[in-house]
Amino acid sequence: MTFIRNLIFGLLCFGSCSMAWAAKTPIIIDNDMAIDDWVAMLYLLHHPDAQVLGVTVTGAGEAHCEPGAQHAVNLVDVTPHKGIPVACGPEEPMDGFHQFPAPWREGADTFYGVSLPVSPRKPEKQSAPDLLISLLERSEAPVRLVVLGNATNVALALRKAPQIKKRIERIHFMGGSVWAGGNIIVPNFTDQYKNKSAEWNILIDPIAARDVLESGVPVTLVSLDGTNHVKVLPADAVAMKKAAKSAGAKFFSRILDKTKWFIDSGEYYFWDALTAAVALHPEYCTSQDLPLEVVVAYSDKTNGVPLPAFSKVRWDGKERRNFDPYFTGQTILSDRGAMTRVCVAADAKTFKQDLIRTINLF
Ligand SMILES: [Ca+2]
Repeated sequence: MTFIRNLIFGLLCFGSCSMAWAAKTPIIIDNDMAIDDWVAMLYLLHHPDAQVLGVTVTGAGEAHCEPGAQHAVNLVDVTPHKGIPVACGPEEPMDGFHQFPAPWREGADTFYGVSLPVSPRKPEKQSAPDLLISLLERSEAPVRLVVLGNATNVALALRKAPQIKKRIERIHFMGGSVWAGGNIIVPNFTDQYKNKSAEWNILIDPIAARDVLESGVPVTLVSLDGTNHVKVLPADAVAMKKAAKSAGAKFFSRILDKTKWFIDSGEYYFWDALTAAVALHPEYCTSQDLPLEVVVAYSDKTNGVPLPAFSKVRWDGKERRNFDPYFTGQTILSDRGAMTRVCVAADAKTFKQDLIRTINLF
């Protein structure tokens, strides 16, 4: 089938366009629809080398399912990939009671008050793990999976249909920290948290993250060690706004206006956008192959805040349990760890130039 299609396409195009078509890389985006996911999505949805097959949204990350998945549809439909399927997944992590602070979730749920044209299209009725499975099984070429939130959808898909592993060329996962320290203790939001080395995506669902790292699928972990090199600077916002021509880039310019406080705080990095770019340009990162283990421990102790009203029974019918607040979610070097390619430094200048250029391509 692939041979016949390539032959027909080659005859029609006499070389040049068939080369361009053949060069496209199948990609699925799994994300949690927060500010950095939006620009990361725009990068892949506008990139001339990417064939994005679909978008899955986790309901356990920053956005809730209902607004998050519709926003994903709206965003997709202002890009060259208009019409690709979008689905949302479970609104609770596989175990534990971790979730993002409520004000952050509200910002993600509302696009910070910035509007996009509302697409007449709706998200798929099927759950995100099922969409992941069907997209992977239908793809003729191995897929690069770009995971920009807690990896709950991916882990559930891998457990339900382990045969899809051979359909995944590599998982590019934004998460973790080896030497950079964590990012979950944020003044005025999570001062009382006790874990100084965990990163948010892995903290939210450490079971899912551990599943991904131990899946046997090649993994590139774009950790805080790498993303600390790509802080969003006021000058980056000025350059992005000045260059904005596409509908998506203009949308993100308005987001940058609404979130100036975030840039000014010095706490905003291109975490997800770098991960998206590295899926197509691994040369943007300096990487090391390291044996990494995701720490998972249980305890009766908490961070001192009320636990969310998650279901008492977790995804597999067993009792939901509380994670230890000091260590769970850390990514540590370990003899028992899974060999993982870790982005430990990044070429910020080249990446940022490419990001601004690409989100404006058609
Ligand atoms: Ca994200």
